[in-house]
Amino acid sequence: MAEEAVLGYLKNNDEIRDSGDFADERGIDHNEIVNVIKSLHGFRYVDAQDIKRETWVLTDEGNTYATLGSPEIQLILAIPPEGISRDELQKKLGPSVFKIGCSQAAKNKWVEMGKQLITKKGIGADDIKALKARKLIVPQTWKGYSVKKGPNYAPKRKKVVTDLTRDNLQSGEWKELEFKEYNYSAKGQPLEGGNLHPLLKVQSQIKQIFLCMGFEEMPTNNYVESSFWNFDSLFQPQQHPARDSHDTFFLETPSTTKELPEDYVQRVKQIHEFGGYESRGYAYDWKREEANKNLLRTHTTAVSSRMLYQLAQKPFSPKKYFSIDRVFRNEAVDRTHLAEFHHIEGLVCNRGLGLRDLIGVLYDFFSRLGMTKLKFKPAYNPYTEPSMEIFSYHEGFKKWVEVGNSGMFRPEMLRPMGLPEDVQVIAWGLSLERPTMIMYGIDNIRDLFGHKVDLGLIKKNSICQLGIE
Ligand code: FB9
Repeated sequence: MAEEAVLGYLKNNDEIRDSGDFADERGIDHNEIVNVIKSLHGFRYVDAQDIKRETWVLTDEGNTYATLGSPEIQLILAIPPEGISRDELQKKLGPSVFKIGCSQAAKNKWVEMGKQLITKKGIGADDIKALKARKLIVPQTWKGYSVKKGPNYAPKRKKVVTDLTRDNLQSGEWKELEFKEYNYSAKGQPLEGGNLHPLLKVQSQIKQIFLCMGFEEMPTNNYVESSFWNFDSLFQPQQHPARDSHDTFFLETPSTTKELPEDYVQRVKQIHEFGGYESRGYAYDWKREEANKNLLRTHTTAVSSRMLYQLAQKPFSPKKYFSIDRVFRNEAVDRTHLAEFHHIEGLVCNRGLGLRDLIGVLYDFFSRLGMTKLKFKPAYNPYTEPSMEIFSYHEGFKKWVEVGNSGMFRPEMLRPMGLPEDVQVIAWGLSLERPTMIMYGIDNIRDLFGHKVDLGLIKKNSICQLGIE
């Protein structure tokens, strides 16, 4: 109806001067007329120009007074010609209307406030300023349109179609049709495909870095590990605090490992109890049942140990291995720590390697992550000597950030495996969550990993490109 009214009117008239008047004259809601004008303007049927008018509208309080009269008016009307006492007038009007009415009527000089008697005078012109100051009226901008025929004007809107079809071509109907203009800025349909988790994206890029450096991936598909491979084979003594259940998840079922290479186990027992290879050992009673305990691996170094043992069972050839997978620690969880997270580990096994080679491979690896300014701090690990913490200068944070740990596996670890005397292993490790959180600007690990992750983050996160591969 509104559309027919607008198009019909313009058939015989040049212009609708004021959409507000046009709507009122026809008893049509102005908003309906405005919506039709906007749509017809979009299709160039009409050419609409904005009109703006400043008007005043009553506030709620203003509306109350419009119904009952303002307090001053109520007061005036309540004063008889002979006047009235204050008390009677207050009783008649109530305290609030009496108070406001007196103050306004006196300000407008409508009444003479005798000691006892109040009489009325003539009322002056209405004062918009006073009403606005009392917040009884507020300004309002009325928006409407003046409307003329547009280049595509037709007395009746043509049917808008999106496709030229065999049917409307054959029938010739296409000549009467309005084709919707292409909207080149329209976004494509969102693809409801799968989305890679930021951790997996960073894991994949770091894997590429290792592969480009000639490293082979270690098989990490066993979260359950024996204490033997996770600790004993690394020369970590059985009384070490990290082996306590406060730091490690031990399994109830199956609580013990089924099979270990017995000859190797004896050599490990020997090195813990009595030393060897110029080491004094730890001089304690090493217990097999302790080594048999199953646990959730606390680091991927357990896998490195298995791989190096296997390497030692055949004629030596140099190797470069890496692993990126989940590890588990029975530690207090907080904003940046969970009980499970990911370790990244790299190792190089060759004859005659030294600290210089470790530092060299660390520069190569971290520079591919975009970290070129490194420094190293002496540290301690039970299974490496010397050991170094790795720091990188973060340009964004303007400070040095600890980015990992490293060292040379001890002879007490390598020799019982059977690796030749001149073979050394340099290794390093870091976490996957830390770089991912920094690169994606996530400060709470629960937003990244775990059952509270916002799936929107998985879908919406930006593409994150590491440094040079
Ligand atoms: O990842 C760590 N920090 C880090 C790494 C990258 C990074 O990138 C940003 C874009 C710039 C930012 C920060 N760290 C190691 C250092 C600290 O965060 C540390 O407080 C937490 N560490 C974890 C401890 O896990 C229980 C990170 C994890 C870690 C520490 C040591 C190793 C592995 C992971 C190791 C090892 C190792 C040593 C010698 C031989 C073999 C393995």
